[in-house]
Amino acid sequence: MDLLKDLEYRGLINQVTDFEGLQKQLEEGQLTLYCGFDPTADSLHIGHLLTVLTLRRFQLAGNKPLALVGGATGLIGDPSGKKAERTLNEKEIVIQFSNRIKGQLSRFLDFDGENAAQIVNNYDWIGKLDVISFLRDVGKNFGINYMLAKDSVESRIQSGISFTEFSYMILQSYDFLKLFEKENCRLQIGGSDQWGNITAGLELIRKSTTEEAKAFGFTIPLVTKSDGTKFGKTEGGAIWLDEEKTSPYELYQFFINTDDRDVVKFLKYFTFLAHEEINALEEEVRTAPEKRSAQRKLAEEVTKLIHGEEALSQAIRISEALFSGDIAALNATEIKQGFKDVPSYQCAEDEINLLELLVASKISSSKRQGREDIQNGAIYVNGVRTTELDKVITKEDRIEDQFTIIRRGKKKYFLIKY
Ligand code: 545
Repeated sequence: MDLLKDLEYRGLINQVTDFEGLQKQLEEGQLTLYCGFDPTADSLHIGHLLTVLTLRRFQLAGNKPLALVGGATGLIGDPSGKKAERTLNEKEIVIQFSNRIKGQLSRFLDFDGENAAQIVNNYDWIGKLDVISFLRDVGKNFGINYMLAKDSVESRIQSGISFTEFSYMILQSYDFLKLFEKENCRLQIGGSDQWGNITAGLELIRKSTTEEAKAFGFTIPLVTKSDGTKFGKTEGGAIWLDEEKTSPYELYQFFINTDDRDVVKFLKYFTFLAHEEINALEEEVRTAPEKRSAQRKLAEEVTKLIHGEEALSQAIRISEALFSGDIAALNATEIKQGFKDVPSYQCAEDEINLLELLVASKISSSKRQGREDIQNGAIYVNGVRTTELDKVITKEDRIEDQFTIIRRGKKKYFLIKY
């Protein structure tokens, strides 16, 4: 299927500088395109994923993607979409972040074949740019009025913007020009906040090249949710692609909890499922929403895409165990993921009386309450109801010698660590 048609179906097109022109370019053969990522954090999050996946869609359609890591621009700070001046990170930190972001980007692109992806770092050319050349050769192409009219600058005139951030668009424009010249890169994509920077780059290309230079800009919409809250944020913070920061189980749960009103949109955005399959799931949301088939498919596809098959089956096992209460089947790694946010208690004893443990770990508020809880059958040890008042928790009750899980009532879990 035609790439732009697919992107349109998926709702991935926000703005394009010249839709027909781009369509023609794509029909003529392989196109080189790029998208930039500034190393402002040690990991990408789920919001950035959409742009990475769009690069991948272009690649799957036969085009050559360049993923640019902003080793230089990360030292400056893009004002786009930011209400206030950024604090600068140390150079060592930016290098560290660059390496991690590079690793993450690589997971989603294909580095083999005739349209092999490439990772580039703008420090390689911006780092070499001296101030005289910058002002004479690059800066001369930018009118101050033009720059002041850009959203990213205009919105900051009142609150203030440094010369550093003000100049950012020139650097991103210079990247586009460089990649256009060196790699014949003719398209830059980005989120809707990048429109100003991308079009500034097109201006620079137009002014700096003699041939009938034809380059394009393309933006992807901002991901919104029907309840008006910000996409990709939970009480625990952002949903990161780094499994140390957001476990595969958390990621899986995040997508399982998608609202019926958003699930089809997210299937289109974040999965590579065929249109027919998405349409069939859309029908299921309409006719049998209680089954949550669309949510399940979405969570499966995204978890697999980011963390692989193995991590996905773990996430499913954890979810099922927590749902049924049969947690004895889980291994220690799965417990660590599934019980990351439940209260925990470090137990120093080899053996401890259950009642004492309930009180010491504050699972029950008093000895009397603890006794009642046990007798009422409200206490489960590793998923098994325990009504014995003098039950002693021994090494036998440890999962892989590391954890005992106590449940009180229907849903309250506590993790005992040794
Ligand atoms: C730098 C040099 C270029 C071209 C682009 C850039 C980066 C661009 C920018 N992009 C954002 C970003 O976020 C941090 C990611 C890593 C922690 O600031 N000036 O770097 C986001 N981008 C992806 C999407 C975006 C954008 O990486 O474009 O819209 C978010 O969805 O905010 O030559």
